[in-house]
Amino acid sequence: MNSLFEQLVKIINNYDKIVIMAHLKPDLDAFGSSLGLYEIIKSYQKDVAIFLDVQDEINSSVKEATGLLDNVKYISVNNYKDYISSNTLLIILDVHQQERLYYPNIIEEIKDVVIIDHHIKSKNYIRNTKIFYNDSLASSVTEIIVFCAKYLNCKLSSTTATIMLAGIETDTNDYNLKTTANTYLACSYLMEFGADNLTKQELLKETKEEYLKRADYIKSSFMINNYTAVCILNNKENAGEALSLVAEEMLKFENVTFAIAIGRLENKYIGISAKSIGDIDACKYMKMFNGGGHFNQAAAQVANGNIKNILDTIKKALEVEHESNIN
Ligand SMILES: [Mn+2]
Repeated sequence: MNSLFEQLVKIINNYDKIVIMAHLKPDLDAFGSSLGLYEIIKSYQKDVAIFLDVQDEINSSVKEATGLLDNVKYISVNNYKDYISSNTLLIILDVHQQERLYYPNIIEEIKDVVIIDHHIKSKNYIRNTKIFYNDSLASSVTEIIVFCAKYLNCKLSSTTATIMLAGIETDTNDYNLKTTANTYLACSYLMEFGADNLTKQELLKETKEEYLKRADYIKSSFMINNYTAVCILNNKENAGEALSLVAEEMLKFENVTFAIAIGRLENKYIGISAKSIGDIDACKYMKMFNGGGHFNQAAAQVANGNIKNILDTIKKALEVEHESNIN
């Protein structure tokens, strides 16, 4: 990781302007890591901007976080052309596919690209980058950026540290998933930088409506064997973001070590989120539907299918796995 940071500084120094961009529908990891890197680059007296339209419909936690800071330079689709020059570097965080970028067309405009991510590498990753760093074992990109700040002796502001702490908490589902010694170490550094736990908690709050909607879904969840909970988000609206949260929440129930949430997405696909805290490899199950992820959390999107068939396929595979464990 340290060689990444050294390489990064070398590259940054070659450019007049630097643009930081994360993924579509940025969450607190995307935004927290962007802010952290923004402060690091600032400390090298470089002209840097975060590509994010704060007026846009963004996640309420991220919106609240943007309100905590003045003096951050944001650019958006309306004005980025005035900002960039022929000597601009694009640093992409928390994503590595063009179609998932906050503004995918940027790739056509800025050719020099650095990527820092922590997702399982997808086949259609962005090619020809100056740096492609993807540590799928890191809990969050925020964790990587904290180590970067520490290594480069850059003291992050307490507000940025607070937002970054919220980012790590979001990506690890409250330190339940993908949490390692490095994750706690990064949090410890953020506390040293002055992260405030109360403000962080405020940022992570959700509305009563969001909470109740999820509870309503979960009410109809059911067990398909002794340890697998399933929830079908059977409504007409898009279930996208709720899927992962619902699956995570079901893992809190007694005996549940494998949780699956299925529902229709905006794009008419069927989305599946699988989470495991036991012996079941969530990734293996999502690969059956051409999805991917990690042992503990994985997801898939099915183009032409129906929810009942998907569930039957999973059920059968679980039975087969169970049989083979007995024999
Ligand atoms: Mn992330």
